[in-house]
Amino acid sequence: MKIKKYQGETEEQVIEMAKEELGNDAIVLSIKKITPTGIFSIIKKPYIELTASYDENKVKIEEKSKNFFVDMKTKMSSNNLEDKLKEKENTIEKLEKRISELEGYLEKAMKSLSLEKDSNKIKYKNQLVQFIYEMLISKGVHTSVCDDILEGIDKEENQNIDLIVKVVYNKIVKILENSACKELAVESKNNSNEAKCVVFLGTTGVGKTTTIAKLSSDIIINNGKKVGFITSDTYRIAAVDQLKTYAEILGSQVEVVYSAEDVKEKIDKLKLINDYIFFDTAGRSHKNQKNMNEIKELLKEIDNPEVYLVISSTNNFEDVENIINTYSKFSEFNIIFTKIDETDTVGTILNIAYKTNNKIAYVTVGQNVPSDIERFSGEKIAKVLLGSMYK
Ligand SMILES: Nc1nc2c(ncn2[C@@H]2O[C@H](COP(=O)(O)OP(=O)(O)O)[C@@H](O)[C@H]2O)c(=O)[nH]1
Ligand SMILES: [Mg+2]
Repeated sequence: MKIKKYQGETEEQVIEMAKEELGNDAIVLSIKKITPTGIFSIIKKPYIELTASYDENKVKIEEKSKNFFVDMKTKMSSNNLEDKLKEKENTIEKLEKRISELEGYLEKAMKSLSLEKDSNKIKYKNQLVQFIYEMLISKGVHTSVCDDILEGIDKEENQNIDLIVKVVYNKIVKILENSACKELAVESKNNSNEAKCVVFLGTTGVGKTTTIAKLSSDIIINNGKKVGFITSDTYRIAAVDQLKTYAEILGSQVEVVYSAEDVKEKIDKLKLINDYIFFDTAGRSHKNQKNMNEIKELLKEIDNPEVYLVISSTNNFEDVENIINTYSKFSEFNIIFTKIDETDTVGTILNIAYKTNNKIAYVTVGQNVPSDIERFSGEKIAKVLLGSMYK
């Protein structure tokens, strides 16, 4: 404990002084009125003296905490805090400005990019021609084919919609009709009264067997002819049964060949009792050389065959072009495009008509046997290319 003295004019004053400095825990030991004596009595008036004892440690802590609060108070109330707040506000303002600047740059960049893209897309001055161009592209027509069709009609003053559409339509029909092939000959037998052998080739699952069923139904039911079937599709489970089911309904005979050596014998079995022999084959990848050789060997065994390459119109143009090029190496053929009902890009058919010499014989338009097959019509495809439904 320590002792401290306070002097003042009144009792209240000294008590207050002691309380303020030493806190409430200090103990007042005495309060006395002091009257100076001697020389001090001239210069000093009587005064009150308070003697107090206090705990040194407590007083220090109180002072420290007092100081702490004083510090806080000064900090809180001082300009310091306001300055800092202002500083922060300024920083946020600056950041916001910067962000909006960047947004502006970004917007400009996006605009110029999309302008660039749009100007790349815009090929024709005449808006209608440009519209037709974009429609043909969306239907899978190759740009070079589009260019040829739309060449010369891109005159800005030529705004007659009917006229432009008519010109484009006629151009498309002309290309397609040049590639249309005549229907399967109804008078089929050759001089020696033997059946015509019609072979169906193509990649897997394109609809060869279904197409054979559709075509043979038409020939048998509508033309009163007789059709016998041969299949070399011994690879796919149930492929033979699939053909046998159709043959049974149509009252036709089915023969199965397991290798090229069987072919002649099976044809001999059917050629004198039928008008046609429809030859179904296994779906083969055009990329597999061994498979292609097998087909080649098979074809060699057939006299004067009429060959159809069955292609799904759902394939893209590049694939179709590759398939045609591969099969062209060992046979002539007409094309049957299947699954028109499943594609939005009949442009592939126009591309093929434009770029190859092969003829297109039929299109198939659904799974129903025998109804969903039609003779190839350039007009119908042209209408689809110009935005209507296939009908
Ligand atoms: N949507 C649609 N499906 C077809 C068409 N032609 C065939 N298919 C279907 O394609 C699938 C394969 O046919 P399939 O004749 O067995 O093909 P293959 O392996 O070439 O003999 C079957 O489900 C058929 O019903 C068509 O024109 N349109
Ligand atoms: Mg099949």
